[in-house]
This record gives sequence, structure tokens and C-alpha cells, in this order.
Amino acid sequence: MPRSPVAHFDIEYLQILDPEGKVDAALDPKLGKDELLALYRGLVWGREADERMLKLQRQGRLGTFSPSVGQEAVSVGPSYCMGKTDWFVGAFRELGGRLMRGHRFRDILLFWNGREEGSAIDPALRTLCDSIIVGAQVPHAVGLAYAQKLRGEQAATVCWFGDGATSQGDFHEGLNFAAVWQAPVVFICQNNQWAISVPRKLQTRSQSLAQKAIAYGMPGIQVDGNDVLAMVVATREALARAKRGEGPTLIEAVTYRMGVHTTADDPTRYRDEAAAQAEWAAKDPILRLRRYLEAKKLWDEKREEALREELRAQIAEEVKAFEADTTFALDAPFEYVFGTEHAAITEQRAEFLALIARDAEREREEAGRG
Ligand SMILES: Cc1ncc(C[n+]2csc(CCOP(=O)(O)OP(=O)(O)O)c2C)c(N)n1
Repeated sequence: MPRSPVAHFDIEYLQILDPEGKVDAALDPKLGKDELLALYRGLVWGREADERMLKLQRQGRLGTFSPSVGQEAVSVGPSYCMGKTDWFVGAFRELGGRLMRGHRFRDILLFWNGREEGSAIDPALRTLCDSIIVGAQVPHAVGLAYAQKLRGEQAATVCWFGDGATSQGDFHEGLNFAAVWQAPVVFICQNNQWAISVPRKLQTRSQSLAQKAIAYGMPGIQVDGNDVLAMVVATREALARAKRGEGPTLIEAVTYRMGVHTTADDPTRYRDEAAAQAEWAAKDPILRLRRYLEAKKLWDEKREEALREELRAQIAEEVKAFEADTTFALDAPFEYVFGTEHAAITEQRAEFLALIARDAEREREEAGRG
């Protein structure tokens, strides 16, 4: 029996807007002025909100969170392309995209302060809260997409996760199910090179993460994740395919985690920053779109200042509302375990409340004795 190849494949890399802010004329999606400005606003919004969160955390006013500085284009581009009936299913580094989707900043702050109410997002937004469990959101997204298909909706689900999530079983099960059942889902891997202290090279032997799509029988593409135009084009193509009934797509967005993994992390202990930071700062998604807009005479210093001022004022309002809300139901998490009442959860809730009451009683007694 002869040996002969049974399969060949290529993985395409897509970049449209280069770091100098120049657009490849052949690939230019020719977005209108309003579209370009909306994307720029989304990127800056994400950056400003992130920087505010870091300050709040350092002042002890916010819990641990995962910054997304430098990665804004990966969620802002796709979020901009999504329709109202599409589902937004993220991990924990999609801040810009979430804000653009309409996810309230004060709810995001509540979430990161451990307040369960922060996860109760307006159902009309079709947006799930952050998934802290790495990869767990992939099967959720596929389930939502499959339901959309069964209901005959002209809609799709967009699901983000990190490079580390591609080493989880949930990722593989999710992709396989989606491909077999042709679920309308767009998988976006935020390849920011690191899974806490584990570099991309130790994550997989694959040359690219996009090629993992091939194994499951779906299209895969590698995109410059700091190029918001490339993210828009790749997502539009994938969403259109999903909505035509042609199933899922995997987009690998190549980017870099500029900051700490979370505010509880010290990256200097496991990575030599200087060279990589300089390289990726030059590829900043905001800087390159700004250069492009300036060259088109759509942007200048005055507009930049006005936008920053407007966003900072809006962010400050949301922070104020978040901090003013001091009502806190200790048993709120029990509300959200299942969609309907469940006997085991009801029992656990009663036990939990009894425990709290007992502790409070003990404290009162001790205070009385003291
Ligand atoms: C199932 C599971 N294992 C481990 C963790 C701890 N953890 C939190 S984030 C993280 C790394 C995730 O890396 P990646 O998927 O590349 O996303 P990134 O943080 O780079 O955005 C790990 C191991 C977790 N949250 N969930």
C-alpha cells in the first residue's frame, strides 16, 4: 500500500491596519467615518475604564480583577459587529467589548467586588458575566448557539477565551460539538502569549492556535489582535457564515498581555518584560487606529481630550453609583445557581442563613460580656 497524504491545510494570517496606522488598500473594509469613530471610542473606553479599575483596586475600593490593557481590539472589534440577538460570552479580559455591548460598568465593578448582583445582567443584552473558570464558558456558548439554531433565530454566539483555555477539555468538547452540530458560534481565542506564568510555547506544540480548528472541521484564521479592522473583518465573515447555517469558526487573535495577569500577580517573577513591552507598546491598538484617523483628518488632539474627558466623567458617575450601593444580601448567590427553585439549594440557603444568624448572636453575646 502506498503512503500518500490525506489532508493539507493552510492557516491564513490577517492584518489590515499596520502599527504605523496604514491600511492595506486591498483588504480595507472601507468603514464609514461614524463606524471608525465608534470603534476608536470603544477602544479608549475600555482603556480608561481599565485604568480606573486598577486605581480603585490599589486604593482598596475594588477586589482583584484581570486588566485587559493592550487587548482592547480583540473584544471591541467583534462586539461592534454583533447584533442585539447574538450572544456575548466572554472570559475575563473583554472589558472594552462588554462596555460597547451595553454591559453597565457599575455591574462590572460589583462583579469584581464579589457582589452576586453584578452577574445579573439585563437579559435583553444577551451577555453572560465573566467566566473565571478557564474554558468553562465554551460549552455554555455552544449550548446557546445550538439553541439559537434549534429556534431558527438569525443569530449567533461569540465566545472569547485565552490561549490557556485551549488546553482545557471544555475547549475541545465545545469545538467538536459545535462543528458536528453546525452551531452558529464564533470562537475567539485571545492569544495574549501567557496563561499566568505559562508561556504560549508550553501551552501546545501546535504552530498556531487557529489550526486547532482544522481537527474539528471548521475554518480557522489567525488575526492581528491589535488591529481592530482585522478583528472586524474576521468577525463579520465568521458571523455571516454562522448565520448562513455554515457552522462555527475559530479566530486566533494574536495580542499581548501588557499588564499583570490579575492585580494579585507579579509578572516580573516569571517574565523578562523590557523587550516584549517595547515591541508590543509599538503595536498598541489605540495608537495605530488614532494614527489612521489623524491621517484621514478625522481626529486631532482637541477631539482626543474631549473624548477622554467625557469618558472619564461617565466612568466617575458609574463608580459613584457602584459605591453608593451598600445593600448586600449575603445569600444572593443562592438566587442564581439554577433558573428555578431547587430543593437542595433551598436547604443550603437555610443552613447558610442559620449559620450567619448564629455567628451574629455569638458576636452580640461576646460584645455583651466584654
Ligand atoms: C479551570 C481553571 N483552572 C485554573 C484556573 C486558575 N487560572 C485563572 S486564569 C488562568 C490562566 C488563563 O490563561 P489564558 O486562558 O491564556 O487567559 P489569560 O489569563 O491569558 O487571559 C488560570 C490557570 C481557573 N480559573 N480555572
